[in-house]
Amino acid sequence: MSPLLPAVAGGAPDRPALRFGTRSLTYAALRANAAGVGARLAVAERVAVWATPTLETAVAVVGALLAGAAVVPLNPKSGAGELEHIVSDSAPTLLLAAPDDRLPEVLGGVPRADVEVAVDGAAGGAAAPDAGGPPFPPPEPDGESTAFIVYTSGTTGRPKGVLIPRRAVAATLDALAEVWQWTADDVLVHGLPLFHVHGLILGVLGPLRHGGSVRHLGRFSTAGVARELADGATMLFGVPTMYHRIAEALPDDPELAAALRRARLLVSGSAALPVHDHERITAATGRAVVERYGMTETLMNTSVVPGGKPRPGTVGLPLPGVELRLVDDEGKPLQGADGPDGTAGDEVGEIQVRGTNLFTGYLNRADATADAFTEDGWFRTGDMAVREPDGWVRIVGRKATDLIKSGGFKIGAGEIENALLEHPGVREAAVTGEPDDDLGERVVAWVVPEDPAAPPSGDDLADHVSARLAPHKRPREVRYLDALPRNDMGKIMKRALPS
Ligand code: MCA
Ligand code: AMP
Repeated sequence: MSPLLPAVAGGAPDRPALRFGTRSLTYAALRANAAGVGARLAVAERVAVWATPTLETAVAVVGALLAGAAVVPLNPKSGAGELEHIVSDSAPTLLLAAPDDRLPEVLGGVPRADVEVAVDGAAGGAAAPDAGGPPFPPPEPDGESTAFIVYTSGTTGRPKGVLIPRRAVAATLDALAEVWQWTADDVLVHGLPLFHVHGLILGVLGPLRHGGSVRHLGRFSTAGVARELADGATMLFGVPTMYHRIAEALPDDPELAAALRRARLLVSGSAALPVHDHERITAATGRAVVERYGMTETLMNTSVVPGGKPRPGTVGLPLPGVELRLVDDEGKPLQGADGPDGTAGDEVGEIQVRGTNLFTGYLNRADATADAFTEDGWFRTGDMAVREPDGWVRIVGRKATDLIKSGGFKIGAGEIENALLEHPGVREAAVTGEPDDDLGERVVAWVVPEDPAAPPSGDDLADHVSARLAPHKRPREVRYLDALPRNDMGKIMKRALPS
């Protein structure tokens, strides 16, 4: 395979590559710092990265990838149980973190290496390469070798490690470059977390693969977006919650409107962008938001083609190199729905995809991997869609009611139910997702208290869940019941919960 990050391995040295707040690196400085990290690692080694939204994280990831290692990004807000599961499942040999990061005790068994970034262009301190060491970077590894192991929630059980090969990263970024005309002249701004595909692979590696630059906001704010777009950034990536907050702010913020008007591309993904938010942004700025649809397992599948007539509610056409079809309940392809000009009318089917963008399997979960694919290699996404007469895909729902998308994060109802059941005041618990203007869906907990006279408060239960799982999984609302509706087999009937 050709190099994953050609511009870093040897591109224009003085061009800006990364900026986090006021700290930035040119390509030459990024390469030197990344070499400092990479020189410590062996090809195919597995390294965890404490993925804060910082320059250190970006340098750690780039250094590891150049060295041919596989990266396991860790959400710094994960609970101890989640981290324990990830490190015991993925068995990293090293944990890369910034020197002043305080790591939880549960990670104590993984050797730590500090990533010291020298922003003036000198190589990193603690991890500086040996002058007499082997040439860096080593030859590009095989495209099938793992670049990332990203953990993702399912309907049941512990989160699964998605093995993302190098060729999938290259394929998805090149497909997006083609459809979005994404070039070295683009400057991307975003405030996405760096432990998921969206913020890390699209939002950091995307600009670096194409020789452009990224400015990370540290944390998302409409003011940060306005500032960077007014100051030369050309593209914005965000989840629908961020665009909702932009739509809310626009009426009182002419500077934000002017900045968005200047942008070359506004891209939304990770969940459906509500038509109302899309329309409000277009009305205030004259700009259409480009939606793209992807998944941790598949990276990017479809995108709206920029520049055409906006079609809110759709996620566009399959990307170059991606085959997409809709299938019925028996797995039979819907008539005429498997090509770019497929016409399925109003018939709803599950989206299945095939292509070089796909993952290779779930780590240590051959059973789940086998279930995820058909015999002829199509991946079952679990997303339900229709295709418009010209082949555009419109997502209408999800097969599993036990998967919640909140703020663009995927959350399994089961993991929250298990956490709630560990609370001494909870006898029974069920978790559902409900529509939410800001978050898309919010986590709602249905609880049968041990003592109906003194039920645990909503805040108490939110804190309890936040202490065990990442805070975005906490219930935003708790409803109390005397009993949960169950069928004859004793299974909770979530659809029968009072709304
Ligand atoms: C509040 N907080 C608490 C509690 N209550 N902490 C502990 N216990 C509590 N009880 C804290 C939170 O930790 C957080 O801290 C702050 O209060 C606000 O939290 P919250 O309301 O949850 O978040 P928010 O600020 O409203 O975040 C909205 C957001 C976020 C910024 C849009 O949801 C987000 O970053 N979403 C991005 C998701 C994403 O990247 N998904 C990609 C995966 P603090 O203020 O310190 O943070 S999907 C993907 O990759 C696929 C491939 C795709 O298609 O893209
Ligand atoms: P994750 O597993 O966290 O990567 O989330 C992937 C899921 O997010 C997909 O299976 C979809 O359900 C959802 N998703 C991502 N992008 C979009 C989009 N543009 N519109 C609707 N749903 C989306």
